Amino acid sequence: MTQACPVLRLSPSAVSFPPSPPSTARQSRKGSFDGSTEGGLSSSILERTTDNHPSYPLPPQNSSKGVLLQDLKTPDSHVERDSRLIRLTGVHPFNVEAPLSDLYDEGFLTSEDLHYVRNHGHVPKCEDQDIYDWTFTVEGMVARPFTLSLRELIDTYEQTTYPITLVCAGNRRKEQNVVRKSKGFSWGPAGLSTALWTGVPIAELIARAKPQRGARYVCFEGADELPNGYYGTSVKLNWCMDANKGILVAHKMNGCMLHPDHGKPVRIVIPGQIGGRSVKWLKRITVTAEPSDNWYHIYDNRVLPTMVTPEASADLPETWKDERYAIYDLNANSAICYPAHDEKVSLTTGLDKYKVRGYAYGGGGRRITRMEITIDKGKTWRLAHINYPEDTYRLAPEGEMLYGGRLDMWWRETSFCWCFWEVGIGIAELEEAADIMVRAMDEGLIVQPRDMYWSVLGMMNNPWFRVVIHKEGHSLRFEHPTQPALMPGGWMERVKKAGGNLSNGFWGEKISGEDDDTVKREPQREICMINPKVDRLITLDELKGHGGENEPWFVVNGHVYDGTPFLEGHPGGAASIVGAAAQDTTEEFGAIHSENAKAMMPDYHIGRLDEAALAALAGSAEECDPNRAVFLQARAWTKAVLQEKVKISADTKVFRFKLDHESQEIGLPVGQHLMMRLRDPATREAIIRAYTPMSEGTDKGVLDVLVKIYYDTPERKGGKMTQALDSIPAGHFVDFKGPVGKFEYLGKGLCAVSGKQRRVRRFNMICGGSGVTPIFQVLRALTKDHDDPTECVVVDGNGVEEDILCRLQLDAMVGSAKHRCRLLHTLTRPSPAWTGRKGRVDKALMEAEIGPCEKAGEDMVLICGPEAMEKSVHAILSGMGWTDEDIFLF
Ligand SMILES: Nc1nc2c(c(=O)[nH]1)N[C@H]1C(S)=C(S)[C@@H](COP(=O)(O)O)O[C@H]1N2
Ligand SMILES: [Mo]
Repeated sequence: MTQACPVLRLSPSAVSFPPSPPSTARQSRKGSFDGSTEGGLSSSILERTTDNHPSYPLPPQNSSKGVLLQDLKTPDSHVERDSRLIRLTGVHPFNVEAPLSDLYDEGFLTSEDLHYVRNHGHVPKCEDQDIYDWTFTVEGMVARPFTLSLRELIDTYEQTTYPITLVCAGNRRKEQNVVRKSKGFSWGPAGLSTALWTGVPIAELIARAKPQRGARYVCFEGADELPNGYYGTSVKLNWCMDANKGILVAHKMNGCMLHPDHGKPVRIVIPGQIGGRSVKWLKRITVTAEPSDNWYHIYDNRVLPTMVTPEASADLPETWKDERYAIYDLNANSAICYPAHDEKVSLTTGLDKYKVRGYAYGGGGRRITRMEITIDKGKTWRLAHINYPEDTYRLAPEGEMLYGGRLDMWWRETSFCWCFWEVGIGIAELEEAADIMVRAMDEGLIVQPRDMYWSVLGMMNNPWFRVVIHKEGHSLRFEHPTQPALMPGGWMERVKKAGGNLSNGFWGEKISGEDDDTVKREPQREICMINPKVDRLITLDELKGHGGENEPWFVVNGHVYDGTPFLEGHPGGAASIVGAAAQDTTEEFGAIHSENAKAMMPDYHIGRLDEAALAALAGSAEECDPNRAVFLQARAWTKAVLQEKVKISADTKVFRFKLDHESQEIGLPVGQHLMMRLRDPATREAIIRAYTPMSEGTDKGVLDVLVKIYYDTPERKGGKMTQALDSIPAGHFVDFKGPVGKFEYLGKGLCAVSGKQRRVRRFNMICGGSGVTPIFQVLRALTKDHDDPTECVVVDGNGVEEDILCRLQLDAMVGSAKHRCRLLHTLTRPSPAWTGRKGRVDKALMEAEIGPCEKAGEDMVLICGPEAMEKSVHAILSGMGWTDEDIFLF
């Protein structure tokens, strides 16, 4: 029966084994391919037997885990995790890999603690006592659909156990991202893990349901509801029915019930294919005639042709749907684990060889049949010894049970797991060499390519793995291609920064004997934001000293900029620069700014951060105290959970967010805005926009934001932000930051524009559509205070009557201050019943309602609406004598 994972588990099988084997060699049977290794290394492969049983590896122990502080405020606050895991997508969702050395050191099997995790969203909750009652269905094109509980799955079917290496299709993607940013986050080379999986072959369940003629695919769906629906994908029906493929409906990993991150209580596990097909938290198995139409099946886990750019990919639905580009089998791949990144080897120890070691895997059950290594850039190669721990399980005696499942391996010809290779290389040779590169070949004689095949999702990256050797005094220092996530380091970034073209077929190095000019330069795709003449190194302390309104400095891509000269000119107001002071704002900057804005950056560039400062910033995702009195923070993103969406017109909704606690104040001055940040669930790209909420800035506990959703239509693409926001289910959070904006209404006619105070006798406010929101804020402040003498007229232009947003509230506000406020609606497409004004906000209307500027500096016009409207209104006003001093465009 399934059991929870005890922290110090005793070996459940009769086989005794060292509990935490320090190296793979010790726990593995001799490999079947004995490559000609140098230095007699094959002698380190021991054959161990106990009680006449051939030994096979058992999993390393788990440590005791708890819920980590960072997870507390996320929807995953029920999940216990190991703090060694490297988070690749910020705090949430949880996408992690272990440090490469730790992963390798654990040996053939990876513990639950260090197993990589790829979660597209939150982890569905299933309490321990409920796991047996969890059900999933087998349905679709079958004669006998049925629903199965986990209890029935365990009680009525024979269980099997065997080792499987899961690999995310994004493994090694950071290398692609350094060459050119793909639409995916940066996995290092540890996006893979191996475990003993226990469950029922899926063929048995599908056979019971009796597929009908025409059925060709099997779709899987999980319980995790994501912005684009539940996670789901499909594989071929044929594969499911083929015992050789080994597809399991699994409920135990390494002998324990599934950890929440790995699909508790039940999931699909597909050996030899990318991890993305192994659906976790399984709810539905559907037999179909066509591949899955799930969003994640179409827009994830594909290798599109290399010329499809991130920009172009947004408009190519047919390309995405082309099943030929979907990934199923893994490709041959390998990495060097030792020497590790930054490892130093002394030249004076007297040792004459260094044992270069690493992992390799093939796909589709194909064995890695050779592993080659070069230290002269591929001119000559030597063979490494390969060690296949997986084969030891094939030798288990007939009937051997492991974790309640039959150890079902002896007859299999397939290779479902990673293998390990090693080769001794003379230290003197390494001293002479510039780099070490490795490549694997599989039994289909497919060999890893020298050159990268870049593609828009950055998947299946498998060029030769290259470690650079640096000679430093009396030692050698080794440098891997990259470090995972945003961690700096690796030769790829270094070479690129130095102007090398990583795609020149020579790892970005100058090709000897060739003229510089003959080397094809990488086309300049990114705007240069640095001043090449600036070479100042800036420390963390110096940066921290510029964290206030005085001389705010900020960091983009590791470079430091002084925002002081631009405080007044910045379109977002000084607050947006001050808010970023002393912080790394790389992501936000990229998300918000145009190419023009980027081109201005060299003028403000003053230096770059030193290594220590870079490292410090990389690790400091600022945490906010959830007990704080004010929700919005100018300098840090804070989270609020979406509570509900209330539809108020055909395309407009109020999104209600719950703040950290009931007495927490929003903290937004009248007339200012807040920033909302969402992430594209598949690409993890940040989308950031400014909104003015409906709530008053002094409201507590909840925050209402009115958003007009720009849906995609056949003619044009809709809004990225608004559609993404609309697709977020209740219970998910959104990031906020603020306030931002140049205008603030202080009350009783006093306002501040870019920090300069002025008194206003009358506000002329012109808005259209959802542009009403900042106007709404000012109007509310000015009508609510009965002692406020300020006059105002609001002109609200819309298409049809139903488009008028917040009409009742606007009427009520103006109604309470009739003697000094007026509200006019005008419609361009009125129904016959409309008795109000008709037509656009044009010259006639403005001359009648606003009139020429009588006393410059006394009255003000505030405008907020669609860009075309803002422009035309601005032009008309200029013609009427209004100067920009008295016009404010939100
Ligand atoms: N329901 C569900 N299943 C899922 C995913 C997910 O986000 N939701 N991620 C997939 C991807 S892309 C991978 S690589 C594997 C990762 O499995 P692991 O987290 O157990 O290592 O799960 C797959 N199954
Ligand atoms: Mo994945």
